[in-house]
Amino acid sequence: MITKKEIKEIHKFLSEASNPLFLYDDDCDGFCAYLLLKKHYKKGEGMIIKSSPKLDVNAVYSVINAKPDLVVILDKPLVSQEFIDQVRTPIVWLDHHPVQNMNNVNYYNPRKHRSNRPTTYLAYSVVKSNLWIAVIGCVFDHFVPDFISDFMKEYPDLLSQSPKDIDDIKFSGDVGKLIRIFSFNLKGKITDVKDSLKALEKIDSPYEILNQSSDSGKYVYSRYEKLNKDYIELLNYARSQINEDKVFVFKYPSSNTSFTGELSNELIHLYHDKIIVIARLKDDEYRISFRSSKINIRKVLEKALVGIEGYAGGHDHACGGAVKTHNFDRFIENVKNLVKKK
Ligand SMILES: [Mn+2]
Repeated sequence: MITKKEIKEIHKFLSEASNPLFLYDDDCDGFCAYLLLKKHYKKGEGMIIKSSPKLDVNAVYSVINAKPDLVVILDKPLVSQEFIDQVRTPIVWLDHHPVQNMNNVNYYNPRKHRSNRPTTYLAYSVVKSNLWIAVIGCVFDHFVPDFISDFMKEYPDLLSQSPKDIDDIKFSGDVGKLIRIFSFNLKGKITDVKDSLKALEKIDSPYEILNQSSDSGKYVYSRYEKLNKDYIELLNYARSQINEDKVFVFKYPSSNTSFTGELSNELIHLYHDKIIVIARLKDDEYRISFRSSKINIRKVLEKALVGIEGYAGGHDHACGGAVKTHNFDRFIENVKNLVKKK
């Protein structure tokens, strides 16, 4: 984890700033980290950054336009040196991806101390408020925080006592549902996403959403319901295609909202013994999510990509990547052959 001294430094930056600008990754971890800081310090503006994984000079203009006296970057794995140099404002960068070495930035990463707790966890360590948002961000990023027991005491109806494992939290009960509500509200047309973000910032309790007891809660819930209908349809269709093969490949067109991450997580949860490959067509390539429970899929992909136009990377059991359409079938054959040998 980051040290007490580092936590104090981050707090000092945020207390002294009068107009911080928060640039956060467009997933649930980045967003929850932002919400925690914004709700606690009650100042500044947020800007969702969709360019993944790198924050680069394209964002400089809108940053300077917002006239911040502090820029806070959340959960972005990479930031270009040009961006840092051109912004000309003190920068605080909180992240938990592989450690970067850039100049003129106040960089906080738990990996420097051999831990990779989510960015939401770091933000919560600084503010210690809005526990429910901290739990959503951490569990989304596949991490069960030590404060889950406090959460169970405060919200006994939202989480069954002593969950077996992370999947138990993610795929059953209201915490899993809240994670999906947050995630789906960050998807879709940017104008809709902006309305969702505004609404989520106004919400003070998970019950406002779950019971739809405020206008903001109602709005957020209704956007979730709309997208969840599409998601469930896609999930059911994918499940109808499951066969005997060890490697399950599911392709879908770019006209649909991207559910690649959610779909691959839920399918590996349902079909433990398979390798799950979810591919969404985008221009002339497939954007792909890979999941496995036993086999080290990262190593398999390294070999399967030899001679293929594409890339992949990530963790031992969860990877992301892209492969050109004309190479896709050959690439899948490679994966199947490599897995057969295991
Ligand atoms: Mn993260």
